[in-house]
Amino acid sequence: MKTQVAIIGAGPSGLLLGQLLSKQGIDNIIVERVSGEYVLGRIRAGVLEQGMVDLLREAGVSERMDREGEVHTGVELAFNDKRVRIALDELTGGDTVMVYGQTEVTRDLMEARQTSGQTTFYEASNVQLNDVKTDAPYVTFEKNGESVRLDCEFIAGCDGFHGVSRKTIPDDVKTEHERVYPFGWLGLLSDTKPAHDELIYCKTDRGFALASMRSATRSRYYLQVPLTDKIEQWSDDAFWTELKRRLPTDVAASMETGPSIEKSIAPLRSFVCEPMQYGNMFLVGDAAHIVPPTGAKGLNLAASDVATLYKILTRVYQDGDRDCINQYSEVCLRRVWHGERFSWWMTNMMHDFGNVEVNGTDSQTFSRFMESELNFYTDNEEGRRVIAMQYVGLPYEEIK
Ligand code: RFL
Ligand code: PHB
Repeated sequence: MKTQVAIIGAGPSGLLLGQLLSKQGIDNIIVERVSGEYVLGRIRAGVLEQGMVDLLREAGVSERMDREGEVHTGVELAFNDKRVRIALDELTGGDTVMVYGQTEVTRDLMEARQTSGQTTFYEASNVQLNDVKTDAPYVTFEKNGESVRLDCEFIAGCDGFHGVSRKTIPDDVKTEHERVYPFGWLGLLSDTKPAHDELIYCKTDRGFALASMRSATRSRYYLQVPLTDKIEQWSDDAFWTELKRRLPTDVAASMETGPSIEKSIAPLRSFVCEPMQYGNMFLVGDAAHIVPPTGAKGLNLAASDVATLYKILTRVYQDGDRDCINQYSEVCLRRVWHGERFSWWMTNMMHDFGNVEVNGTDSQTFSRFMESELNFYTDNEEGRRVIAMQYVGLPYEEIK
């Protein structure tokens, strides 16, 4: 079997890249380890930057998002009995974010792919990338007990943090930067009216909490929990009780509760693999970098990688310009590091690090530094603007 671009992984990165390439007449095949149903069952991101919204429109998959997604012009930070609204649009000259779940983005992309008729292999096992350094790379995998060989010109590794693509870059070529945080996020999804009409990020003595949403009738909440906590320990009642303790009093008092639809614990990590390309193989999204979710940047960074790779491959196939290929990693990493820094900073400011030493600083001193940081940035308009500019997302870089 033959294609121009083999895409490993049918998460949002792989599907969006496939859709954009198909629109330019570039043939692609996606190989995914699990089923489509399983991919849709993973509840993740909820906040889309303008850049990603525009890219989804360009890909022709924005119809439902434009109808059902909610444009948010602000987010709140709550701490020390204070609530500070970051007026995203006013502070940035009109930029906003879109609240529309990753599950829905993925569903829209899956439907568009079905319509376009491009091939996707779900439930492919033993996926391997071969000869990625040559002009004739190929992917091998097993499907329904049969071995398949997929010859291609380029491979896009869109297979997430635990995928195989990153492993094809030899250890002496790549550097992996990592920070693992001493806590996780326990998330709960429920068909209840959101506690507030905007997102509230709450720093409290009991730990961090986030009130988010998917629609006017569906809420998404998170609690900072110790990494040792198991999901079985958290009944819905226990979750709601703890959430009410961490949300601002008036919000907690009027909050609607109900049975959970999904509940899961995610560890928090900052991770970057450099470089993001090796020969004719490109890493895209979570395969190359992970951010803690506090800045709502993971999916958005994946989208900006997709935008860069799509522009490069379009130029390769339409203009025959192969020189632009080498820019991929450099262009992506500049934006990735900004997203990493912002997510790390927000995580440090908003979470309780307990008694763990942080960055060589004892926990109490670190906590004072972060309190001061939070007050400093929220007390004046310039500080709030710095937060707003990064929350709505930095502009995409053009390729040369
Ligand atoms: P994904 O979504 O992990 O998809 C990778 C796909 O590759 C498949 N795969 C393989 N396929 C073939 N062969 C193999 N060997 C394979 N190994 C794996 C997997 O099955 C999967 O289908 O990566 P992708 O596409 O790069 O997308 C990245 C996003 O999913 C991620 O960055 C975001 O969800 C992060 N994130 C958030 N991002 C935001 O921009 N805004 C948010 O508000 C936000 N909130 C979040 C988040 C992530 C969270 N969790 C659970 C980590 C909230 C949470 C709780
Ligand atoms: C979400 O709604 O899932 C969400 C929103 C904002 C974040 C992280 C997750 O920072």
